[in-house]
Amino acid sequence: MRLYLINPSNPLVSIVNVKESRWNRYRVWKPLSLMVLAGLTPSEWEIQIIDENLGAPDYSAMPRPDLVGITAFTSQANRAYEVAAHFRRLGALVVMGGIHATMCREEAMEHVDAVVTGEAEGIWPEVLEDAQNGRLRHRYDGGLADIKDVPMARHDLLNGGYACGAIQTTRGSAAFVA
Ligand code: B12
Repeated sequence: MRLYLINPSNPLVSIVNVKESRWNRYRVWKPLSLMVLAGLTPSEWEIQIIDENLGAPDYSAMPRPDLVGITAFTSQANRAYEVAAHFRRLGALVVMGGIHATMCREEAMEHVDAVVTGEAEGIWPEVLEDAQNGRLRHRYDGGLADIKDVPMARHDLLNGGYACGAIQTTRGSAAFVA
């Protein structure tokens, strides 16, 4: 089973525009959410993390995945929907999560096969199993994760090109309004 985890290009921070603004070199952050998702993914999945902020690949030249997981801040949402549309046309299932999908769930649900709100730790293995067994639901909620359930982020799946590293030291929310 082939899984693409995609960080859509952010119009403000692409490293492709580094010649226009050298600060972009320091604005592109590792896609920690996708590295965590990869850490939660069983080994039977062949995972590729694609960070479009380092340059968007030619998806049509790549093998068709079985499942695509897309993350997005709000600034990335429009591109996320474009990417989702491309892979859905190919017949791949598309799941979207992250802050934008969590805050604008109904909107995101119009563009993808499944939306995951909240944090992925408690729900991602179930999403994968449902996708594998042809029973993916339109909506999942991961709620809040305990830091002890957060796996090691898969730094090994990234290519170089980042100026900064990324680590997690804590999780939580002082005020969470559902
Ligand atoms: C660390 C952080 C930063 C860092 C690193 C940013 C980065 N690009 O990685 C810094 C300080 C650089 C930063 C800057 C900015 N940030 Co900031 N940042 C955060 C913070 C505190 C944590 C994000 C994080 O890495 N969490 C750890 C990872 C593992 O968790 P996660 O990304 O949420 O992913 C989990 C779930 O969302 C879910 N998930 C995510 N994606 C997917 C995908 C799928 C398929 C599934 C199933 C699940 C899933 O599962 C993951 C694991 O549980 C959040 C607030 C918060 N508490 O969440 C704000 C936050 C993300 N930032 C925000 C903003 C606005 C910005 C800036 C635009 C601010 C500015 N005006 O400059 C910039 C953007 C810079 C950039 N180049 O991206 C907003 C985004 C709001 C929005 N609607 O888009 C947030 C939510 C803060 C807020 N409440 O306003 N930020």
